Order: sequence, then structure tokens, then C-alpha cells
Amino acid sequence: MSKAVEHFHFNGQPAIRLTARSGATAVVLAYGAQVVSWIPPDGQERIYLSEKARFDTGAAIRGGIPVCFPQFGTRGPLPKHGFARNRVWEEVEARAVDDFATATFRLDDDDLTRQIWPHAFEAELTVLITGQRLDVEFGVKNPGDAPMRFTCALHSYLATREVEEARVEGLRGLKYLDATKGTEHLETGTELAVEDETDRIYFDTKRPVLLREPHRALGVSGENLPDVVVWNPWEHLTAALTDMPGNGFRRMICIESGAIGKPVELAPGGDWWGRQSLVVL
Ligand code: TA6
Repeated sequence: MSKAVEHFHFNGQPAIRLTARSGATAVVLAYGAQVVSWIPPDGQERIYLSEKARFDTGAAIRGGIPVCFPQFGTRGPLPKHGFARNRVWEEVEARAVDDFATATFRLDDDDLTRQIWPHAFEAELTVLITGQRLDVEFGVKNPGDAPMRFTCALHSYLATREVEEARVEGLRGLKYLDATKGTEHLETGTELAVEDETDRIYFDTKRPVLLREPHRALGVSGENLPDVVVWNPWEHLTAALTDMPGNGFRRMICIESGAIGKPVELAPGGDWWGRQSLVVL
């Protein structure tokens, strides 16, 4: 049996591999506190990581679960998706207890972050695997003396065998922004099929979303992360991404739990957390 907590290098980046009693494994990098692999006990990788992802540029890693903070996308003046995904986080602890294995990373403000976003903050990301489940919990404290507001998302690249055969369920009745056109709609379909570029923000979800594929399904639920982004770049946008192979868009769909429509507001001394859980069904 492999060690429950193993420190190693993954494409040159310091990483932790967690192994739970169920046999499930996850790999988390200190760079971005980014989950880059989750293999539940059935042995099937559920996280997409681009074969052409770059690990040494100071840029974002294509795939895994990047943490978008303190801004989701381009919905504000900061660099796209903020800076948390491009910083090295500090490991706080990694351990295996009973049937779970967990690792926590921390990112605080520094000169560089304050140049981009003028706030003191303490952020923590905890990854926990147990049985058929992966939990990613993101917490933020405001230790400063001014109020802060931010948007965020756990930008999960979920692996698909063939995205055209996948369906996303649980979105019916929700308002969404179609970011490819900048238009707002009400979802009327019981399932969403990805057959073209798809970039949507569904607001105020009340129940888990289901990613259904032939012979397998994954539940995605957010706590304190009410919005859900569904993204696939399709063929033409993938061609413009130098860090993704041409057919990469077939092997992934992003389903991202976030706090986007209504920014999180933190008074001085305040704190907040949000969690995304992925469950094999
Ligand atoms: O979450 C969807 C999205 O905001 C898309 O608009 C798309 O641009 C994607 O994120 C990836 O962004 P990135 O900066 O990682 O290329």
C-alpha cells in the first residue's frame, strides 16, 4: 500500500499525493494549491489536466482545479481570474486519519498581491478525499481594517471520455449568463449538452449538478458557492490555446462552483468559506 501522504515533484513542481483508505488518490501542487489529479477507488481519473500544460512559466496551469481569487474571470479590474492560481501556497498540514486524507495550503497577502489588490488577506485551501468523494474547501479571512469584497470560483476541469456524450443535469429553472454573447436567459432544458463553445454562469443554484456520461456520473455540489460555471472552449478556442492539444476540448468540461453574481463582502476581522464536493455516483 502506498504512503497516505507523499511529498514529491510533479512536472518539476512540489506536490503532495494523498491516498485514502479506500484507495482513492489526489495530487495537489503548492503552485496555486491546485488539485491536478483525483482518482477515486474505481481507478478512473476524474480531473482533466492538459498534456500541454505549462508548469514553469508563472502562468496558470491548464487543467486541474485552479482557484480563481480574488476575482472571477474579467468581471472587475484585476487580472483574469485573479492571482491565487499563479502563486506558490505554503503547506500548512497534510495527514491521513481514519478513512480520509487531507492537505491544507495557505496564501497571505504580500507586496506583490497588494500591488494588484490593496487588501490584507489570509486564504486557506483544504483538499480532502474519502471514499468516493473529493472536497475542496476555500476560506478567506480579512485581517485588515478595511472592508473587502471579492468573487471566486473553484475552476474544476472534469475529465470526460467524449464531451459530446456528456450531459449536465440539475440546471433547469436557473437564470444564466451566456458569456459567449453577454446575454441572460432562463434555463428550460433538463440537461445541457456541449456541442459548441459553452461558457455560462448559472446563478443561485439550490441543488447539486450532475455530470452524466455513458456508464458513469459525478455529482458536483457547492456550499456557500451558489453559482455554477459550465465551460468548454470547443474546437476554435482550443486552437488558440497553446497549452491544450487540439482535441483537448473533447476530454474535459469545466463545472465550477463559485461566488460570482453576488461578491463576498468581508468586514474587518470577518471570515468566509466555501466548499465544492465531487462525488462519484
Ligand atoms: O470559467 C470560464 C472562463 O472564465 C472562460 O471564459 C475561459 O476563458 C476560462 O475561464 C479559462 O480561462 P483561462 O484564463 O484559464 O484561459
